[in-house]
Amino acid sequence: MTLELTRDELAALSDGQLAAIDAWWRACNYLTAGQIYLKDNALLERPLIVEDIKPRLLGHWGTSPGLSFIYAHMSRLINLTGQQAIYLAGPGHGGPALVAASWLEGTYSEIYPDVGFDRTGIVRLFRQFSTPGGIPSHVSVTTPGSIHEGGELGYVLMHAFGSVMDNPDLLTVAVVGDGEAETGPLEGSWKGISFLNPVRDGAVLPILHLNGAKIAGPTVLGRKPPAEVRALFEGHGYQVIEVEGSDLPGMHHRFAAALATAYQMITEINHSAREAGRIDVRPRWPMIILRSPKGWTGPGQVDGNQVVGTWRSHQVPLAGVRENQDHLRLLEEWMRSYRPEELFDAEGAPVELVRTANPPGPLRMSASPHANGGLVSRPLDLPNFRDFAVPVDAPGGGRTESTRCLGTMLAEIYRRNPDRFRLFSPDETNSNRLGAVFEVSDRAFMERIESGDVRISHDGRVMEVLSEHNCHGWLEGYTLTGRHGIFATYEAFAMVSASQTVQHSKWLEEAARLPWRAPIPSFNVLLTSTAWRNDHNGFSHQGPGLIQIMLTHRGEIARIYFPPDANCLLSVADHCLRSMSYVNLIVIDKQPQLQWLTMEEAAEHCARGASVWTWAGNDDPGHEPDIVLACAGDIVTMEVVAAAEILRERLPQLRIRVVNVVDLMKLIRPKDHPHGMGEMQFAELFTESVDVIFAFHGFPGAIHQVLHGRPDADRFHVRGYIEEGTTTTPFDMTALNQVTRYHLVIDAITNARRIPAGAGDLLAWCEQKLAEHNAYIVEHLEDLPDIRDWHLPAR
Ligand SMILES: Cc1ncc(C[n+]2csc(CCOP(=O)(O)OP(=O)(O)O)c2C)c(N)n1
Repeated sequence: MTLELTRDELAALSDGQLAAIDAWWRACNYLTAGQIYLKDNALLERPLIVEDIKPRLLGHWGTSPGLSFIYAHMSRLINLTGQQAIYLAGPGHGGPALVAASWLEGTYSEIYPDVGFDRTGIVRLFRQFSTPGGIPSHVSVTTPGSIHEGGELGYVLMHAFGSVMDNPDLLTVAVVGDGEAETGPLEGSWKGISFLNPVRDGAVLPILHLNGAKIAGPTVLGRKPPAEVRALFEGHGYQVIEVEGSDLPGMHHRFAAALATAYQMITEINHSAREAGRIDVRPRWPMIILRSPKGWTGPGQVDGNQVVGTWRSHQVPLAGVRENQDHLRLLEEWMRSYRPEELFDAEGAPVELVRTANPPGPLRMSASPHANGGLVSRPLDLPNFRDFAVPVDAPGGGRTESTRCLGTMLAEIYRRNPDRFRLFSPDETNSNRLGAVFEVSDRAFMERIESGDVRISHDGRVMEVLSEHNCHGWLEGYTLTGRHGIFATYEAFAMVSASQTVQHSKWLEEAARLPWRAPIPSFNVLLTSTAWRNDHNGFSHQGPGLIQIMLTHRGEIARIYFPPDANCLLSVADHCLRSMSYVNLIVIDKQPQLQWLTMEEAAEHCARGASVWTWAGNDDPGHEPDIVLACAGDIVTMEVVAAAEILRERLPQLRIRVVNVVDLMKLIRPKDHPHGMGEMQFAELFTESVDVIFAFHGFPGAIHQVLHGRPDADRFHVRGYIEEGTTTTPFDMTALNQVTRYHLVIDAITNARRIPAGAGDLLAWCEQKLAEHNAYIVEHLEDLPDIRDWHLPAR
């Protein structure tokens, strides 16, 4: 960052600057109102008539003038300092303000040439807003300069913090709505500064937009005594700068001064930290509280009710303009109050005075490459995943903690990519066996560090905060601005931030349809400490729901992997870390588990996504088996292999085939998902008519969903997690959910094409084994030794 001007010079708004800022802001407000209301007569070249008004009035006015006021002042700061900045609008429902800003900056027309810098362009700008075939009402993917839609409120600060991690030249301005500030995620996200190191990270400037109202009532912070509000943010560690009022030009002068003060603090923090190459105490970063009226500059009173400064201005302050001549007149007065004839030339382009307020080229916040992260992204320098292979002499012979092997690979990725890779975890890096990363980097922490602390330092880059929301949001901000990472979490608690996964998936889905949005690094989620091995934590820690949620997303972006062992995990992780613009779920437990495939076999298996494990079955190649045993997920894979082993031993005449699925999307028809396997490959694995017993990691319904439309899909009998669990033994988790080897053997026998002699005895034996298990664990408090220590006998 540069600070060639002093704070006082930055603060002093010259007459020329004031005129430009004010004209730009008026133009932005005019275009905002125009987007909400007009479909014609965009420059008010004649009196407004009902036919000029859109049939459906959609959009949010209330937050918009505040958003554009801040934007205008940020542009001036950029013009004076050359600072690279992006703008995140927490109240993203102020979409028309940000669309208008990017149009005024020229970026909109550069990206969408049909919305040009002229009268026709303005009409299109107005007509397209919140209308069919047009653009959404929020600061969404289509909005140039946006990395934050702000549709689901609560995530703006975490996106902002993620955007500046390992991005030292960037200043991210994050406008926080005072209603948004009531959400749990937002409240937790002020803590971002406890993890931001100015030596290598950029800066976030939070601006709390305290306009006092939400959709239909007051905000908590709006009604608190200002001293309490101030104390709250000082308690979070910020230096609070307050600006209040609605007087003009007074507010321009005061806000320019506030921004100058904040900027000076930021540059001083950065300068001293970077000069010294280290920092010993967490800086007190600035934040601004802006108290300005909701719906500022909009209609004051409507039908005898106060609108400006109240919740009534939240959406469309004059709702009856098509039916009510008085409303139509008020709308015209309101829009003419911005004096459009001074702001747009005869062709409809913004006049020179307005345009001088814009920063040049990529310094325009709407044109910042940081907000189109794929443009600045560099691929990861990845090691050869084969170098981390677990030796496997024979399938199912020995146990390894698979995620520990991944940890070793992640450590090497940290080593090779000190400026563009981070692991994000809610306090679980060690618990999830990924602790090898600490050989390369400590945990990031900017608060006081004590002598007994382990692997924690100001310059650490492993991100641990006990907030799935923050982990998720930081990684989103990090990848949206071009860097790479992985979010590792307990499977059940991925549901805490599931809504963020949904929102980010939506973002990626829409981005995939916009050629100007460069692909960004994928959002990788490692789901571990899974439902099947939370025997020590119990029912609250069991929940494979995120899998179900990802299945609802478009094939362009949704990927779900179930590596059954360490070598498969390494191969899958390598693939995911190379990929762009997907949401990749990788599901595998962290406890010691049997290993099945050599690295070469694993790489081939993962490349196929699903294959027959010939060594586990006994069917003849080229002939249909009597039954297929299929599996997706590590623990259920073990149960399937064990079931197949029982059948081979005790019912050798029964021809069984074992199929393992790593890439769940392979099961979907190719017309429904790009990974879907063709009919021939599907039949090669599952035949066209033989019954399949499918043991699945997640809810059984997921498999029925992905198999929709496959030949004779009714023949798939799925067992999976059925919401049973408690604090019990590992094997009992599978027993409670009826997916043990014994259940699978029973299913195989009852559904096989042929029922060989001896099947009845085997059924009885299975029932007896289950009863034995039930009795044994209650008596001995652990699993039967032959279950606990089971491995596949060498052949
Ligand atoms: C998580 C979430 N809950 C509810 C809503 C519905 N909603 C949209 S705007 C809004 C009020 C926002 O108030 P504030 O953050 O103060 O923004 P502003 O006043 O600037 O419009 C609400 C509740 C939402 N978008 N997201």
